[in-house]
Amino acid sequence: MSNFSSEKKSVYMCFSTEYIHTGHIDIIKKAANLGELTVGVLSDEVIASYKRYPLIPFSERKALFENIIGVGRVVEQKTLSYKDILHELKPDIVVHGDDWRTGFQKPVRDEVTGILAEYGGRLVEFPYAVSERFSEIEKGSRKYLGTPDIRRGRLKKLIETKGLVTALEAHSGITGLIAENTKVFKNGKTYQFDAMWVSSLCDSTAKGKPDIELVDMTSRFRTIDDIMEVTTKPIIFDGDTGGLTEHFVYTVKSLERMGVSMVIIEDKTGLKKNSLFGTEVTQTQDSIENFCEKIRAGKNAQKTRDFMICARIESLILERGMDDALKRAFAFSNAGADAIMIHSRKKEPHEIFEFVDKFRAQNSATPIVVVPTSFNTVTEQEFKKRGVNVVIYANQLTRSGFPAMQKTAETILTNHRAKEADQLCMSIKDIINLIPEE
Ligand code: SPV
Ligand code: MG
Repeated sequence: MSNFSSEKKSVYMCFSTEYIHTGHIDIIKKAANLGELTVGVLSDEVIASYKRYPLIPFSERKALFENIIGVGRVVEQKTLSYKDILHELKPDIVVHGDDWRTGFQKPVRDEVTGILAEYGGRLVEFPYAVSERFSEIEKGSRKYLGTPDIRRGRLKKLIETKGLVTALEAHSGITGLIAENTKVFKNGKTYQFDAMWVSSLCDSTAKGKPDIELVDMTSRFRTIDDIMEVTTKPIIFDGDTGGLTEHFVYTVKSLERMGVSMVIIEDKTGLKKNSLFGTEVTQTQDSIENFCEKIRAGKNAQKTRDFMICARIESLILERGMDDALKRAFAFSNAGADAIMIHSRKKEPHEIFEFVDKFRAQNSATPIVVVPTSFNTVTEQEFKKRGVNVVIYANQLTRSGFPAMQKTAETILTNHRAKEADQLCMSIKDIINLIPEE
């Protein structure tokens, strides 16, 4: 139980910041005046999911606070919710800026006041320090996150820290912005996508072309550039078959230089067709030897340690069996593949689960990537529990955007005017606001 009559009260405050400005110093001083101050520092994983990937890791952010006068001790807060830490520390007072009274932090605040009421703790709020200078610093950090060297390595780090990362398809600047900025606040938690997938299917479809490696690399790079210009999240590039090994090495160098984090190449040769056709069209699988050679050549071509080459196995799609899929997975990871993608077009996830179980029995380290377009009932949590590390939502923006546009076009044609279509449309003001000002 808290004891208000004791000499020195215990005070708790939590921070997500990576830099200390005068606003922070000011509130720390005020909190320290109330009693013995414990500062909670949010874990990297929490910051990545609710704000953006932290440029300064937890250990350094912790050290920052440990060296500030007035801070008694620093602890890690592993969730955006204060529930666990409040139950553990039972501080007499929680201090926070008054900015969390509205907006997405409100449920977090409501939970805090509820818990404090249970044991007789108190919430003290000070006016939130708003300054143009402070928001300029944050803007600068975001820009920095989008630079090639900083962006490239983040996928690997996210896989390490979060265990499972999610990627949403993007094929243009605007779809990149949706993948970058869409957030959902639910029960005091924040959810957002970790990365973007530049799909060959959606990139080709946006250009009105079939998904047969017809859209050339220069044009695919142009799409990446459009997305990169307006976003900061890591990019996973659908490299199709990777083409000839002699060409693939140049693709690797270009992608790496641009700041792409991972290229996924599939073990097929000749005229590639989209995998979701399965055996309805003729598709040729590459030999294990050739594909291993392509992976090795790609790994030799890259210059940094953080660029990843993922080998995608088409055995289940082509109905060549589980043994063939596993044999390839082990061979490809031995050849240097940084990750394995297993694909299936079955509605039921059994063969994916069987593959993951059998692969994980012998290899616990190599990340596994899945694209659950067909087996879409499986939740991210379930995938994570089974040992999957990357879930790619490969085509949903294209598949939902296209029918909406088609309906609008039909509505205008039917009515010979645009009035009836207006209710299907975002307002001009909203569409303008969608694009952030520089
Ligand atoms: C893509 O998105 O282009 C892919 C994934 O390669 S799939 O369409 O499922 O084959
Ligand atoms: Mg593709």
